[in-house]
Amino acid sequence: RDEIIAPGAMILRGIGADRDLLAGLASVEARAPFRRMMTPGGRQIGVEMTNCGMLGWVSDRRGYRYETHDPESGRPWPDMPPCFVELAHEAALIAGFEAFEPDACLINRYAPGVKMGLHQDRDEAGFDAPIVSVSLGLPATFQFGGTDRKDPVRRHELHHGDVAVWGGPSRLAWHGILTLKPGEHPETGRCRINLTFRQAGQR
Ligand code: MD5
Ligand code: FE
Repeated sequence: RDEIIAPGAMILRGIGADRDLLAGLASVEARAPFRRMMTPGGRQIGVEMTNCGMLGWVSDRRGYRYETHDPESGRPWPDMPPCFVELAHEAALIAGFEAFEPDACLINRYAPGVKMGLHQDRDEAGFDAPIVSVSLGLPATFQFGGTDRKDPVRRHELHHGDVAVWGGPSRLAWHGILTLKPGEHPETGRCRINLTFRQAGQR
């Protein structure tokens, strides 16, 4: 049931289930709680976010960027739990990307009614490495287009434990998450969690 959705982009079904990722998340959350960030335009982002690893993605009135420290606490972002790093490596390898060494893990939490509009991930220092994304909890519909804003978009369902890897010609593809539907998942409750691993800093 694994799918190649575009050149360089794959969905690996279920490989992130049953791995203690939620225990890892609990330890991250204890040091760096989920929060809603502000866009440079002054609106609150609907998705709640936190980070672990050397670098964390932040947004505020000054823009989007990666920071070594959590602006809420002034402390470094928590380390990536070992089970996070293992899964990111494994998924990248299966998709054909060797030596994936993520320095950033953005953690997104979606409540019902929350979406993430179509965008490209381009705040990283380089685009050679792939991105690995793990879906946990409630299912969501993911939209995936091309590298041009106007390219047609296809939809894919992402379920608990699904891992997407996209790099190479798909690294700058437009993508987003449709409004989350209400529901309850035995592992996460009434939300969807997404772990997004990136090589964000200078190599
Ligand atoms: C998420 N996060 O689920 C989304 C989607 C982000 C972000 O986009 O920048 O934090 S990860 C999206 C994804 C899933 C499967 C395949 C691809 C992207 N892709 O091939 O582009 O919170
Ligand atoms: Fe993205």
